[in-house]
Amino acid sequence: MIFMASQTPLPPPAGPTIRPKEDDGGSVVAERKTQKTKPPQMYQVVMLNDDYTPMEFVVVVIQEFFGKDRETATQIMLKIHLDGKGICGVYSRDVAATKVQQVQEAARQAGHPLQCLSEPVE
Ligand code: TYC
Repeated sequence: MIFMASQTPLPPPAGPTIRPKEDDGGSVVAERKTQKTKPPQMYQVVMLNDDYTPMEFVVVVIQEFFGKDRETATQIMLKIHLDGKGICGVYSRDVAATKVQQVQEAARQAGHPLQCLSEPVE
Protein backbone atom coordinates (compact mmCIF):
# COMPACT_ATOMS: atom_id res chain seq x y z
CA MET A 1 0.00 0.00 0.00
CA ILE A 2 1.27 3.51 -0.77
CA PHE A 3 0.92 6.21 1.90
CA MET A 4 1.02 9.83 0.83
CA ALA A 5 2.26 12.49 3.22
CA SER A 6 -0.63 14.89 3.94
CA GLN A 7 1.50 17.63 5.42
CA THR A 8 5.07 18.81 5.76
CA PRO A 9 7.06 16.13 7.58
CA LEU A 10 8.01 16.87 11.17
CA PRO A 11 11.59 17.97 11.69
CA PRO A 12 13.85 15.18 12.93
CA PRO A 13 13.89 14.92 16.72
CA ALA A 14 16.50 17.08 18.35
CA GLY A 15 19.67 15.31 19.31
CA PRO A 16 19.89 13.68 22.70
CA THR A 17 20.61 15.79 25.71
CA ILE A 18 23.65 14.37 27.39
CA ARG A 19 23.60 15.02 31.10
CA PRO A 20 26.53 13.86 33.21
CA LYS A 21 25.36 11.78 36.16
CA GLU A 22 27.23 10.46 39.14
CA ASP A 23 26.95 6.70 39.59
CA ASP A 24 27.69 4.87 42.78
CA GLY A 25 31.29 4.29 41.92
CA GLY A 26 31.90 8.01 41.52
CA SER A 27 32.46 7.81 37.77
CA VAL A 28 30.51 10.07 35.36
CA VAL A 29 27.88 8.40 33.12
CA ALA A 30 26.25 10.13 30.15
CA GLU A 31 22.43 9.82 30.23
CA ARG A 32 20.52 10.32 26.93
CA LYS A 33 17.10 11.97 26.80
CA THR A 34 15.30 12.39 23.48
CA GLN A 35 13.61 15.78 23.21
CA LYS A 36 9.81 15.38 22.77
CA THR A 37 8.65 18.90 21.86
CA LYS A 38 6.26 18.88 18.91
CA PRO A 39 5.70 21.86 16.64
CA PRO A 40 2.52 23.77 17.62
CA GLN A 41 -0.80 22.95 15.94
CA MET A 42 -1.43 25.45 13.14
CA TYR A 43 -4.81 26.85 12.09
CA GLN A 44 -6.06 27.75 8.63
CA VAL A 45 -8.41 30.66 8.13
CA VAL A 46 -11.14 29.54 5.73
CA MET A 47 -13.36 32.07 4.01
CA LEU A 48 -16.83 31.10 2.84
CA ASN A 49 -18.68 32.13 -0.28
CA ASP A 50 -22.03 33.91 -0.19
CA ASP A 51 -24.23 35.49 -2.84
CA TYR A 52 -24.09 39.10 -1.62
CA THR A 53 -20.61 40.24 -0.60
CA PRO A 54 -19.02 42.12 -3.52
CA MET A 55 -15.96 40.46 -5.06
CA GLU A 56 -13.99 43.69 -4.71
CA PHE A 57 -14.66 43.78 -0.96
CA VAL A 58 -13.37 40.21 -0.54
CA VAL A 59 -10.23 40.98 -2.55
CA VAL A 60 -9.47 44.03 -0.40
CA VAL A 61 -10.09 42.08 2.83
CA ILE A 62 -7.73 39.31 1.72
CA GLN A 63 -5.07 41.86 0.79
CA GLU A 64 -5.48 43.84 4.01
CA PHE A 65 -5.74 41.11 6.62
CA PHE A 66 -3.83 38.26 5.00
CA GLY A 67 -1.00 40.26 3.43
CA LYS A 68 -1.60 39.03 -0.13
CA ASP A 69 -0.87 41.04 -3.24
CA ARG A 70 -3.83 41.99 -5.42
CA GLU A 71 -3.34 39.18 -7.91
CA THR A 72 -3.06 36.46 -5.26
CA ALA A 73 -6.03 37.92 -3.37
CA THR A 74 -8.09 37.87 -6.58
CA GLN A 75 -7.18 34.22 -7.22
CA ILE A 76 -8.17 33.25 -3.66
CA MET A 77 -11.45 35.18 -3.96
CA LEU A 78 -12.28 33.46 -7.26
CA LYS A 79 -11.49 30.06 -5.78
CA ILE A 80 -13.89 30.78 -2.89
CA HIS A 81 -16.52 32.04 -5.33
CA LEU A 82 -16.26 28.88 -7.44
CA ASP A 83 -15.64 26.20 -4.76
CA GLY A 84 -17.65 27.64 -1.88
CA LYS A 85 -14.65 28.15 0.39
CA GLY A 86 -10.93 28.79 0.37
CA ILE A 87 -7.91 29.15 2.64
CA CYS A 88 -6.66 32.69 3.17
CA GLY A 89 -3.69 31.82 5.40
CA VAL A 90 -2.25 29.50 8.05
CA TYR A 91 -1.29 30.81 11.51
CA SER A 92 -0.88 29.93 15.16
CA ARG A 93 -4.23 29.55 16.97
CA ASP A 94 -4.39 33.06 18.45
CA VAL A 95 -3.31 34.82 15.28
CA ALA A 96 -5.87 32.84 13.24
CA ALA A 97 -8.61 33.75 15.74
CA THR A 98 -7.64 37.44 15.47
CA LYS A 99 -7.80 37.32 11.65
CA VAL A 100 -11.30 35.82 11.84
CA GLN A 101 -12.42 38.61 14.19
CA GLN A 102 -10.90 41.30 11.97
CA VAL A 103 -12.67 39.95 8.88
CA GLN A 104 -15.99 39.60 10.72
CA GLU A 105 -15.75 43.15 12.06
CA ALA A 106 -14.85 44.61 8.66
CA ALA A 107 -17.75 42.73 7.04
CA ARG A 108 -20.16 43.81 9.79
CA GLN A 109 -19.14 47.46 9.46
CA ALA A 110 -19.60 47.33 5.69
CA GLY A 111 -22.93 45.51 6.01
CA HIS A 112 -21.84 42.37 4.13
CA PRO A 113 -22.59 38.78 5.21
CA LEU A 114 -19.01 37.56 4.57
CA GLN A 115 -18.11 34.68 6.90
CA CYS A 116 -14.83 33.06 7.81
CA LEU A 117 -13.62 30.54 10.37
CA SER A 118 -10.43 28.96 11.60
CA GLU A 119 -9.76 25.23 11.80
CA PRO A 120 -6.80 23.08 12.75
CA VAL A 121 -4.60 22.10 9.81
CA GLU A 122 -4.80 18.30 9.15
N1 TYC B 1 -20.03 35.20 -4.54
C1 TYC B 1 -19.81 36.61 -4.34
C2 TYC B 1 -20.40 37.37 -5.51
O1 TYC B 1 -20.69 36.80 -6.54
C3 TYC B 1 -18.33 36.94 -4.21
C4 TYC B 1 -17.72 36.32 -3.01
C5 TYC B 1 -16.47 35.72 -3.11
C6 TYC B 1 -18.31 36.40 -1.77
C7 TYC B 1 -15.85 35.17 -2.00
C8 TYC B 1 -17.72 35.85 -0.62
O2 TYC B 1 -15.86 34.73 0.36
C9 TYC B 1 -16.49 35.24 -0.76
N2 TYC B 1 -20.54 38.67 -5.37
